[in-house]
Amino acid sequence: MKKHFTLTLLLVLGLLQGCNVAVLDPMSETAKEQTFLINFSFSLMMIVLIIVFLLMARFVWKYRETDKNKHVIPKDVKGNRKLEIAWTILPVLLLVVLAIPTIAITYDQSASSPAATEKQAGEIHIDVKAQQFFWTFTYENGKESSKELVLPKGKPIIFHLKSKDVIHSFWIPSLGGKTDVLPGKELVYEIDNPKIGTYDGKCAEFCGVNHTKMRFKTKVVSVEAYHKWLKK
Ligand SMILES: [Cu+2]
Repeated sequence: MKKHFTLTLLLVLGLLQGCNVAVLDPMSETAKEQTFLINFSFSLMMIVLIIVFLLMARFVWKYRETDKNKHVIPKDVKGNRKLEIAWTILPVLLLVVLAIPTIAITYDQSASSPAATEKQAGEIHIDVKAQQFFWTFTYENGKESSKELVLPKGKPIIFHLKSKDVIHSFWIPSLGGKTDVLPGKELVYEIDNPKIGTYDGKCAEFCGVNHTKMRFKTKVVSVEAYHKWLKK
């Protein structure tokens, strides 16, 4: 028994290695909103789970077999209207509560939202081109980089994502969720208000044998340092 437990624990830990904890430590406004959604839906789920498990434990104990009730046959009950109504309405209410922030944030962050498509002052626009097996980042003054992506802190960064060949996926876990990069169609993705730091970025869609080589470093620096770097 003990051996099985240790083996299972090792297996679970091994599987968890693939998880990216950076997602739960958001370093931009965009990532913060996304983490809020994860935490919010997880909390709602846990509330339901805990109530169900407590009730189950209570019923298992309450209706257990004792010497007294050993030969009693329970009364056959044909439904309970109040209960039926309650457990139909409650899940609907929970879904509504879950849907409101989810829809609001998803639409606000979506590639087709007006915030993402209309150019506004103060925004930084960067072209991101994916191809097997590297990225090309093109900045507003025409400068290009590949292994590192440099961003100014505190600004809305608008990425214009394009692929030269197959489907890739642009992902900087600390700064925001993944977005597909498609051949033949430009997608727009915004990362708002990143904090200073260096973050891992990668391709999150298996795109061929050297897929794992599509890693890059994202450096978020001060606005002055960013302009200095651009001129270099
Ligand atoms: Cu790729």
